[in-house]
Order: sequence, then C-alpha cells, then structure tokens
Amino acid sequence: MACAAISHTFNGFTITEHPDPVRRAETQKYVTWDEHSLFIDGERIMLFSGEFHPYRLPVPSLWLDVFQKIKALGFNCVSFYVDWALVEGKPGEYRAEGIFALEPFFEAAAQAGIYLLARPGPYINAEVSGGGFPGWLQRVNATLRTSDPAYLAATDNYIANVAATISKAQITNGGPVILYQPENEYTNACCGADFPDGSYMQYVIDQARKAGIVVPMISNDASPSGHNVPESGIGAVDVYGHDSYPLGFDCANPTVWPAGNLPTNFRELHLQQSPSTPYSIVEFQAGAFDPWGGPGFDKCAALLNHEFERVFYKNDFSFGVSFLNLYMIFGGTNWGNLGHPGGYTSYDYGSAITESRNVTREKYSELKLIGNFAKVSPSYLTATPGNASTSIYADTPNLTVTPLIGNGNGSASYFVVRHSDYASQASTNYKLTIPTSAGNLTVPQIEEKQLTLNGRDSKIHVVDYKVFGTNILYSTAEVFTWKNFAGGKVLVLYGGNGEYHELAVSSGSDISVIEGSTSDIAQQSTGDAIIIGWDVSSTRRIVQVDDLRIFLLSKNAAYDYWVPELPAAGTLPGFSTQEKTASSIIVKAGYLVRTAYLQGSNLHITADFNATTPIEVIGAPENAKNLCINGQKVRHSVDHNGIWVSNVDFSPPEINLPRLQDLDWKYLDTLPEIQPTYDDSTWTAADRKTTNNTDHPLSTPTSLYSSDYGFHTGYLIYRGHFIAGDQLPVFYIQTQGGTAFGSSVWLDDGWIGSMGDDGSSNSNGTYRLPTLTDGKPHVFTVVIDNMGLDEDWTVGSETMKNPRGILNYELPEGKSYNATPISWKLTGNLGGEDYIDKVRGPLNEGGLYAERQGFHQPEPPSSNWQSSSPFQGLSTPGIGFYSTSFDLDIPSGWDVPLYFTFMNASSSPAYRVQLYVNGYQFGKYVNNIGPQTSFPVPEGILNYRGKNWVALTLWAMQDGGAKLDGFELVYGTPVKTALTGIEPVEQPKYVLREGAY
Ligand code: IPT
Repeated sequence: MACAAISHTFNGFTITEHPDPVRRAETQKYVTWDEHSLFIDGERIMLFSGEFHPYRLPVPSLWLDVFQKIKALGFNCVSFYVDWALVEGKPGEYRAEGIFALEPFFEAAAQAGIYLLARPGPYINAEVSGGGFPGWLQRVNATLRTSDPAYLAATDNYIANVAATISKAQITNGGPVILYQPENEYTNACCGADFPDGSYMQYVIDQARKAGIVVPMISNDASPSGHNVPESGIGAVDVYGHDSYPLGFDCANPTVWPAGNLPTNFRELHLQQSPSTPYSIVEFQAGAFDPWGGPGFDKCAALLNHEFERVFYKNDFSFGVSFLNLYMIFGGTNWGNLGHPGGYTSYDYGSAITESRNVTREKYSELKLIGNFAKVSPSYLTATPGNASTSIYADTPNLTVTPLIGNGNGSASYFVVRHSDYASQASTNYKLTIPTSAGNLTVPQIEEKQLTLNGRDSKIHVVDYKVFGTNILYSTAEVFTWKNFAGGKVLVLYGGNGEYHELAVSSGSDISVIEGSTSDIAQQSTGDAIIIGWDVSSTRRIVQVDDLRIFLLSKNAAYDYWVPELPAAGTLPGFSTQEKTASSIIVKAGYLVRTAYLQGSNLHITADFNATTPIEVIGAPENAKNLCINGQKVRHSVDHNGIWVSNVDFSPPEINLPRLQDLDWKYLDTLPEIQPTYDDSTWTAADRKTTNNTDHPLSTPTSLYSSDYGFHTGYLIYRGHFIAGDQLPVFYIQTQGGTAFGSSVWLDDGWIGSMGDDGSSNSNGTYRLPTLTDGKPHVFTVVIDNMGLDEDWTVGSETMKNPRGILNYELPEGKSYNATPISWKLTGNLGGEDYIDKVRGPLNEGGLYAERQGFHQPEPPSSNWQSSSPFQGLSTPGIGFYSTSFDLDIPSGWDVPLYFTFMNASSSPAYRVQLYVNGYQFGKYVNNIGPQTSFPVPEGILNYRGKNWVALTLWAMQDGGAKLDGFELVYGTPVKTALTGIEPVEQPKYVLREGAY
C-alpha cells in the first residue's frame, strides 16, 4: 500500500511529499511538485520537452547537435527510450557500450543544459522491433507485461543494469535525469490478461527503485483514463501523465483535420484523475509514423505542421499543461533492423528536426516561438484554467476562448483563442472582452479596429503580464521573450503579417517609436494606460514606453530570433533556471543559434548558417566589446538603439561526391545455398518437436519458428531436404515475416516462386514442381525477409510473439509423391543470440551468406570476386552481393547531409535491397512497396574525410531478375556549422569469422 501524500511548504510553495519515506528526503530536495507544476531545486518550472532516441542516431558525437537544437527552441527537457532488444541480445548479457552506451547521451544533455525523462521500459512500443522486447522473449512461457513470474524474471537483468546506469545520471548525483517512467502506456488489455494489475506496475517501479532510481515516477497512460494515478494504491506513480495523438497516423491527406479531433476535456479529466499532480502530457503528437507503402514523411510533416502546433499545443496550454513532451522532436533512423514491421528505415516522423538534423521545417521555427513564450511565462503555471467559452470573451461564437486566470496579486491571466471549428480556414474578426486589473476591457480599445484569427491558428493573449515592473495591461500580439538588459528592458512581441494588434501599458506616460515607420502606429491614452495599436508588417518597429522597449515583429521575422542563455562562467549554458533565462541575450540571425558566452570582453556566439545572414545582438552585456562568431572575431557596429549589427557571409563549398555508377563494384553470389554442391552440415537443424512459443502451437512436425533457434533479425534462410518419390505436383508453404515482408523459394537450383509483395505479414505459396527422379535427394531453399517483430501494445495480445519463419507447408506424402518427410535446417545471423558483431549490436546483420561471413563490413576479401555492379544486376531470381569503396572529402566545418538515393523506373519486377555503409545497415529498399527511396546516412557512419565501404544485397524476386536503374550519393544544402568533434563511430572491418558457413 502506498502511503497517503503529505503536503507542506517549501520555499514558500506547497508541495506534495514523495509517498515513499525511504526516498522522500532525496527526491524532495531536487524534484518536487504541487498541483501546478514540478519544481527543480525548489524552483517552479514548466518542462517543455521533446522525444529523442539515442539509438536512432548511432553517432554519439552528434547527440549534442540535437540537444542544442532542442535547447534553442526554448525547451529544457528531452524524453528518451532505451531499446532493450539492442542491449540484451543474449539473455543475461547486458551490453551497452560504444554506440549503445548511455553515458555520452547524458553528458551531451548536460552540456546542452537539457533535463531528461528516462523511459527504459522494459516495454517501450516506439515502433521498434518487438516494442523493445528482445526476440528471445518469444520463448518465455508467460504473458508479457503481466505479473507472470517468468516474464518478470526475464526483465530483471536488463532493468537492474539500465536503471543503475540511469541512476548515476540523476539530478541527485548532479546529472540531467529528473524523472523516470516505468512501463509504457500500461493502458489497454485483451484476451483475459490480468489488467490493470497494480502489483505488476509496482514491480516495474520497484525494479527501478532497487537499482537506485530516486527521482519521481511519471506515467504515460495511452489516453487520459486514470490508470495508476497517485494514491491509487499499489502500482501508483508519483506524477500522473498521459499521451495524446489527436490527428492519428494517416498522413495521406495532410490538409484534412477530421471533425472532433481537438481534445476538449483534458482539464476536466485531470481534475477527476490526478488533481494534486502537475498536469502532464508525456507524449503529445509532434509527427506521425508511416508504414511500408505509406504516403511518406513529407506528408506527415505537412499534416503535423506549424499550424497544428499553434492550434494543438496552445490547446494543451489551455488545460494548464506544465509537463509537455512532444513525440518526436527528432525521429532519426531505423537502421540495422531495429524497427518494427509497421515502419521502414526512415523514422523521420515529420518532426521539427528532420532525420538529417536539419531545422528548416517551419514547424521548428514556430515551436521556437511557443517554447520561448513558455520559458518566460512562469506566471502561466499558477494561473487557473477555466472553461472554454464561445460567448463570454469573444464577440463571435465562431471563436472559442479558454481563460487561465491569474491567482490574485495582479498576476497574469492568459486567454487562449481558437476557432470553435478547430479546422476552420476562415479569417475571423473579433473583439475580446477580458477581465484586467483595470476592469473588464473590450479590446481592441481603439475604435473601428478588430483582431483577426486567420485560418488554422490559435493565439494566447496576455493580461496583466509583468515585465520587470512594467504591467502590460494586455497584449493581443503574442509574447516571444522579454529581458532586462543593462541597456534597458526589452519585450519582443509578434503577430501575423497584416494583422492589427494592440497592447496597453499600465501607467505608461511617455511613448516614442525608436525604430521603423510611425505611419500606422496608433496611440491613445486612457485613464490608467497607454494604448498602442499597429498593423503588423514585415519591417520591425521598436516602440519605447518609458524604460521598456517593445519590439513589434511579424511572425515570420520572429523566426530569425534566438534567445541563448549566457552562462555566468564558462562556455556552456547549463540547465535552465529563471536566473539563466534572465541572463539570456537576444540574437537575430538565421538558420540556428546554439550558444552564447562571454569571455573577457569577447561576446561569443556559436551558430550555423545556410545563407548569408545579417546578425544583430540585442542586449550585449556592458563589458562586451567584441563579437566572435564560431570563434572568429567579426566586425560589428552599434546602432542608435544600442543593437549590435553584423553580417556573416556565406558561400557554400564545392562538394564532390563520387558517381556510384562509375565505381569499381565487386560481385558475389550471396545465395550459394542453391548450388548443387552447397554443404549445410554446420547449419542449425530445425528439429525441435515442440515450440517454446506457447501462444503459437505448431502446424509442422518440428518447429520452424526462428526464435526457437535464436534468430530474431534480418533475412532468414531455411533448407528443407527430402528424397523424391515419383511425382511432386505441388508444394504448399506459408511464411511469415511481418508487414511488407517477402519470401522466395527455390527447389535445388531452380526458383519456383516468390510471395509477399502485397504488404501482408504472412503469405501462402502453392508451387507446381518439375518432374523429379525417384529416390534422389532434393532441397528447398526458402529465403524470408524478417521485417522485425511485432509490438505488444495491448497487454495480453502477445502480438510480440507472432513467429517469424515457416508457419506451415505441405508436400503431399505417400509413395506416389515424396519418399521422405522434409527435414529442415535454418539460419539467420551468424551465431544467433551469440551474435558476432558486438559493436553494431545484435540486430544489424541478417542471415545471407555475405552477412554471415561479414563481407558487408569494410575491406571484404573481394579482390578475386567478379567485377559486376548492381546496375548490371541479376538476370534471374537470386540474391547478389555488391561491394565497393570510395573516398569522401567533405570540407570540415560544414554539416552536409548525404543521402543514398535509389531511382527505379518501375515497380516490377520486384526486388529488395539492403544498404550497408561501413558495415552498418542503413537502408531497406523495396522497389514494389516503397515509399522510401532516399536514405540519409549521418556523418560518423560515413567517414566524411576518408574511405568508405558500401555494400548492397540485391534480392531479385521475380522472373527477369533485377538491377538498379539508378543509385546515387547526393547531398542536401550544406550548413556552415559550429558543431565540432564529430567522430566516426567504430567500424570493425572484415576479419575471417571462425565457423562461418
Ligand atoms: C505511443 C507509444 O507510447 C510510443 O512508443 C509510440 O509508439 C507512439 O505511440 C506512436 O509513435 S502509443 C499511441 C498511439 C497512443
């Protein structure tokens, strides 16, 4: 039984004590909470977070880049999963080194000044193979995600290890980890599973606690349904959170926002379910996954675009959210078979930061406006969300306004405005009647003027908003940031181009326009306030009211502004606190501003550029004299308002990439199994008469489920030997590899058919066989593309255990057909769970001959191989292996996205390609299913200044064989970057593998 929570005051705030007395003292000191928000080190904080999975960017030296791009949004937190399947490929052997080590991820987060929510599962979902469960869990005779002892025991080693590593990085030890999530969406069940089972959830919590986790436990119910809420007894978490994906995952019609999909009852549910904890949305949609054959991630980015952010995230604000994590902020790549079958290699997710770490999507810029607003508006956290209304505040029922009313003492109120039909594209004029310290006001106050909400938009209008002693009575323009510089107070506001906006400053006396035209700026004095009205234009205006300078920007102009924190000492910003926020400077630049710091009289800015960029620094510290950009002193002038003005020239370097078609390609038949002389005597015999996968009784005399033999990833190959009888009319076989899989069957050296080009997860093939000679041995060779293991989202569904391999077959028996039953052997990756490549992990390589030998790695012994290229390809069904190498010489100091791009003239005949780059599988291309044709590969996997080895497997599935019509290495816009220290990851080269067959 959990103890009842106790409330007391700390630093003037009421906080709810951690109910676990043993941990209470430790947790309270650092991470506490009340009904409004979390506190870190006693300071109330809005946690604005993005989801980023280290394992989807297997270059640790690039993690800082992503963290800095998140920090630059004004965010202060990242949530991450750990994928168990990658770190415990063999039961009992936890291995988290090299690219799988978490410590560098923690260090990078700390360097960028980002807190972390740790979500190691053991179940994570996350569109990864098995939802994070290693394949060997298919053999565990227990219902997954329940109190079944065999399941719990299977998780112990992983959690003991991973949680111990995480615990060392907790804030209590000076690290970035502030929260821990046990399980993942423990919300839905079926099929008679014991659910909800508090003792199961408690076990998962206790596992972490035993390993040293002291920070609060936060949940992520899949929907706000109140599972495991605090004080609900055994299995209760400390802070209740839920997830929400209101626009779903079909990106095919990116302009369609279906009726009724905007959440409206979250506040109400929160008050019912967990009124004493901060309102937390642990996953809120920020993109979407996309299946094989899907519309592609550009469409997802369009569906979940900047307008979606404005309408939906502000709607979350209207519920008083104070922990908001966006899933995904950076998606990354399902390299090396880590994905589930419902997705392809790219996991771009249509996120704000693209798979190649680019930040040019408008949704990134928009998010920066929202993130910075949240960062400088702590009074929002204690304002009380009220009911949404179509009549009280706006003068038209076409708009819905939700108030967050300040809690006395003149504290700020917030009014969230949106279209009542949230998907409306209308341009709606309105006036707003709002309670202020000067009584109820109808704004705009200047006669004849109106506000406008243009289409899919939402705005937060502030009232009695304090800017260092100045009371902004109201502003219809939105707040980006505000500062108190030595040179004076600054408030930066923005609005849509062409919109009319108005603000009033309480007891303002003097007003002047100190930059820009005065023509359409209206002023009016009322009893207590000065009113300023203006039409937003793309040219900035600065208006001074007493000692406050108000920057009036258009939304698009605001996209160029950044607010880096200025550390008191050193070069790193540190974690966000109100003091750090206050110390920030404002920089107008372009593509990206990462950090700022002062060294002596040098003000340093680190920034990236993709174009010639005018620079301004607003609020340069008094003792700063020089401006240094990326370590280089640049000339600057100071304008009449004290703003530093400079410019960075940009001239993109020449990028020379090899033409892949012109390279020297070596070829190897990687299906030697179909040769008459092939010897499979060292293969694993598929001779188990029973399966350990108890959910799936056998339909075959021996188990042909790959997991019974330790093969969980990549291509599977089966060999079925028999002695022929008289006549073999047909062979029936059912194979299963997961969504969009494929499989091909050969009898001896002759191809008899392929299946699975329709996107299904299993297929039946019935093949007419040639006439065989009585009494002679024959062999079937069956190749199956394992697309990853299914997830296990619904407790009790056991979908993770859906087997891979041959489910059924029939070779009609009896004297007139075959003389002996088929005896099967199989292989997947060499070694199975005793996988060979400890550096690239347990999932990276599959079971093809070239993979088993390790030829996909650098420096394969290819000198005597035939010269032939994938552009020539194969003329009959089969599988070819192609290897080549080339040098790159990308200038350092430039972040140049590189992509391998396939061009195919037609989707038939069908073929499948695996792309290996320096031994890492970075692409699965299926020409007849798609949609992905272009495969980004990050620096670090590619050696940007050095030699690279590329290998392709080409599986021709139909008559006529297959060849690549086009295959190119291409680059995207080079970005001049401040990022340094990108190191190639370990790339073990080919060495003779003992026992490889
Ligand atoms: C939610 C999962 O928690 C997360 O792991 C991921 O799979 C995400 O969805 C979708 O990308 S489940 C959600 C559909 C309620």
